[in-house]
Amino acid sequence: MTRNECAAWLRERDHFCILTHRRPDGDTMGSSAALCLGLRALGKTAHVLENREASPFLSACHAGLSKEEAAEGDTLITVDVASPGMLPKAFEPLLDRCALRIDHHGSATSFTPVELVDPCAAACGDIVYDLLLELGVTLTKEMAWRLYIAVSTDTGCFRYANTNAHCYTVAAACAETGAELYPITQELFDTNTLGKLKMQSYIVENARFLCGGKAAVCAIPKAMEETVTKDDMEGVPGFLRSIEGVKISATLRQTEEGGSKMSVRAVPGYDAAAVCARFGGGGHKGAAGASLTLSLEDAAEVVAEALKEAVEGGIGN
Ligand SMILES: [Mn+2]
Repeated sequence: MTRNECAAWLRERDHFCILTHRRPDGDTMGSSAALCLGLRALGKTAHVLENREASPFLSACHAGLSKEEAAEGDTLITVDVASPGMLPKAFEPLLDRCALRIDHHGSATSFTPVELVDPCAAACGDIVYDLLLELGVTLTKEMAWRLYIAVSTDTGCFRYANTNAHCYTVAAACAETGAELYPITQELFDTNTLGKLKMQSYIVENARFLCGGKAAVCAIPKAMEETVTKDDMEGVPGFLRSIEGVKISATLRQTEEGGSKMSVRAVPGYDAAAVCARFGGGGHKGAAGASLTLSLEDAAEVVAEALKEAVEGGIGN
């Protein structure tokens, strides 16, 4: 669907319940909340479905908007969910009832009858902003700070390669409302916990550099991860990529089931999604992930090989 068709689709319906993805980030939380507020501004009944995995800071996006269960006749919308596997476990029973998917992931598995997907959008926040315009909704402060969280999160505070003119337009519109944006920037991009710095120090000491430093792999054992909080792990995959000279990086962690999961980050010219696709995963060119059934040590070996191939001109660039 185009944004225009999607706006018409929303106008024709009511009783919306909006679903976010597992391990929720600022984009899924902020854009779902802004959409919910926009629909309410049109006189519709709208809620977001409570996502218990959200951090306290991001949970604030959903304050006053969430409900614990979807009702029988609700129109279910997913935001920032690229595939059924990205839904939180608690939402899985609702999969067949999802009616509309709003998303910006390049590689995705469709699971709804209709969808508004724009891989050129840096964040779902950009798409929701356009939808609100189409719907004739006036942006309020309450919508604005949530949209700003969405767009700033997925652009790394307007630093990543996906940042485009539209992102700045959204940010400017958010600022125009008078919403306080600096506290968001400070919390999300200018604050380090000691746990996060400790994790970065572990990565500096233990990363393996390949192809003359263009690729890097770091496996983080569970024992190390257990010394920090879940929030301390935010942004950790991006940290390895940010080391000078690194074009593509993979950060591996152990799963509860004894397997591993990897987060790949890449600069333009390298394709994180292509590397992850080899392991059944996906995502964006700049950021992607996959799960492996291998132990951490074995996974680190195979992934290192895949990165080498990607850099040396195989797939992935
Ligand atoms: Mn997103």
